[in-house]
Amino acid sequence: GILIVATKNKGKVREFQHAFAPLGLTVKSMFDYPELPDVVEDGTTFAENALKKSKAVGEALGLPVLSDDSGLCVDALDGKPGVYSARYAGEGAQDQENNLKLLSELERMKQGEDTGQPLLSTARFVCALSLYDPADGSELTAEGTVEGWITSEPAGAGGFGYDPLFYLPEYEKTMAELTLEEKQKISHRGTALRLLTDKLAAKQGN
Ligand code: ITT
Ligand code: NA
Repeated sequence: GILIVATKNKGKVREFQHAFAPLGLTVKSMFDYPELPDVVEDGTTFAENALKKSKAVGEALGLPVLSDDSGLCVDALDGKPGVYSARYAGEGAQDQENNLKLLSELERMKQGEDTGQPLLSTARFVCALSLYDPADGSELTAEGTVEGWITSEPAGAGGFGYDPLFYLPEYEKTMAELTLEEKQKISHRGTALRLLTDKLAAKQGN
């Protein structure tokens, strides 16, 4: 079977393909439906934006659609960039530009003081998943988080987005230094996916 995911983020597509392949599902993304308009993500929460995406695409295609709204919440920045994570350095910003913006904001906070310490602030990734079914207008949701630190010393070539800056003390590695498999086990997205799969199984069991 196929599973449609309302995303244009190649890093997310790779992680969903990896998660659903063992279930015999092929992932289709918005790259397979170029005719669909972009969804305006003007919600104030990850969950709100996730529903906007799954519902708009689900209604347009007349098929169940999964969506993911996610981001990075940095404690020293009062939870920013949060729902603005994808466009922190401006509309259409590249991952690298967002990462530089994050480090410069955190450096600015420290006002030139040099602690000689690469770990700048505690932070967490958040992922809200929404599975919308236009047949009955129902939605299944799940949320996952993972705690870590923002490091001034980027490392790793795996993952995407802020992963090279997200340090996990218990692994002594950044998220970008983990394999896809390792990331899935601990990530906000992996956790949310396992919750959603459980909820779906429970619903189908009824
Ligand atoms: P879609 O809306 O098309 O799915 P997007 O990239 O715009 O793609 P979001 O609006 O959910 O997605 O923004 C999420 C941003 O948060 C994303 O661009 C990354 O910068 C960051 N992010 C989310 N999950 C991440 C992860 O697993 N690792 C690193 N950064 C992540
Ligand atoms: Na987005």
